[in-house]
Amino acid sequence: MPTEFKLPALAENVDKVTVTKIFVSVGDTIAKDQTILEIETDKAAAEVPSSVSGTVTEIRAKEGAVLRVGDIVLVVKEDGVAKAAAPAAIAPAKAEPAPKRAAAPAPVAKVAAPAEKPAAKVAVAPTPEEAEAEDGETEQGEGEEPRVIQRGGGVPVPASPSVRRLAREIGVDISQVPGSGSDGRVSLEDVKAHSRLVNTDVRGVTPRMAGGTMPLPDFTRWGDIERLAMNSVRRRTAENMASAWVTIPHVTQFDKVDITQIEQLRKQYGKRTEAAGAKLTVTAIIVKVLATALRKFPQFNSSIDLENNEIVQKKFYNIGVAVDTDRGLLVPVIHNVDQKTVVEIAIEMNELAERARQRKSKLEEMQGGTFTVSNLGGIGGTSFTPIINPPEVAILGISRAHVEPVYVDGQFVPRTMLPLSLSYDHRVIDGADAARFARFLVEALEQPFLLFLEA
Ligand code: CAO
Repeated sequence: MPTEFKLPALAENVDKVTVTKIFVSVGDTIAKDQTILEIETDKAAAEVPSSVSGTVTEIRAKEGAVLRVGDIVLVVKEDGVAKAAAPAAIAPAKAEPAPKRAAAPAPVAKVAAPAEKPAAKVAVAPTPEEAEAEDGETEQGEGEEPRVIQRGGGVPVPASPSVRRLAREIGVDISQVPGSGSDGRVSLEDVKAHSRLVNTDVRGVTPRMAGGTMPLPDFTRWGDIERLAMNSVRRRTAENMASAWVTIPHVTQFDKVDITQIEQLRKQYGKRTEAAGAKLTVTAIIVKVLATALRKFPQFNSSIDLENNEIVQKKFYNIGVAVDTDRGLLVPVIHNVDQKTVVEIAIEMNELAERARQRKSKLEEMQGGTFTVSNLGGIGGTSFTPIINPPEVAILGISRAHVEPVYVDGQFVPRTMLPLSLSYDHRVIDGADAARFARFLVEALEQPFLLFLEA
């Protein structure tokens, strides 16, 4: 009997993914838990294991195509069927159950392909109209039991199917919408109001407009060109960066920290931490110092809720670390850095960066960040102005450390100086606080004893 394998719910708030690789072919015999797909969302790449076993008779998924939770990936002639989908490489027990949807191949659109693949078709994310057409036939009925989406801390978000559908269609994360009904129930009006709020900045400029809709000239008038399809990481980075740049009034505070002593300690204790399985880097040390800085300056660990005129201060300290990958910029998150040692942070950061580069990130490790660090110093540069990663309100950029003459006690001495660039949301953070925050980082790195006093 044929058995369908449908895309399982992979994580909270992830209802569609792009298929980047299919590892099986028609005629293959597959086993339960065998990796059959590689997918990516805007924040992560992950492998999807099968929950069925048997001989593959049909593959509905296509490389490059968008799949939604519940879409049929492939069909097998069963040798044995698993009882339940249980993705191993990707977690979340908290994930939403898969919506009931009819089997429909993901929409495919033709776009200009790179020269070496002239005939290739590359799938792109459906337009809102396509998504509506898809969803229209297969959405849950009004009479059905509403699906429950969880807010942070496992609190369910009550909303009817039509409200959730609207939120999905207009790209609103329903778990972020404050519900005006009894018990926080989210209404259609709540979703629309939230959408207006997040999509419009003070000048009425929408993030989509900021993404750049200016028509391009015909570049071939001046020479050869090549058109490359954007992968989903690049596309979402483009959208998110444009949106953050337009909606957040950024200011960047620059400072320099003397890490001469830290560098000596790094050398002194490097072997010891390597034996524990980690390379002790300046990034790991700064992440740890940030835990204390964020506790001392809670406005840097907050989000802005304009609709309710509130600042949301988080009591957990989760630091995202920007990682340079061949797919683009990814930001895995080290959770609860205040509860971890520098060595534990260094080990975890190595593992997270490695998994991000190998496209094996777990979706939950890309979520929940409260502050981001971006270290470009391994590559070079004297300073830069990092863009805030919403809904966070600040980001720390680190540039290349270098030895320079510093005037100490009446004479110039060579010191290793590390440039810091702190970009902050000026709606929530005042310039004086940013200067104090940066100064605290500098002093704590120059005199680590301060951390004992403050932590
Ligand atoms: N100044 C001088 N040297 C630095 C440095 C700095 N600020 N930061 C790192 N280095 C050195 C390290 O000491 C290491 O040297 P050794 O091998 O001699 O010890 C080397 O550069 C490589 O470090 P690393 O990259 O392995 O380790 P890390 O912990 O410092 O950084 C990570 C980890 C993930 C942040 C980094 O690998 C990375 O991906 N950086 C790019 C981040 C990025 O793309 N940001 C842009 C975001 S905005 O577009």
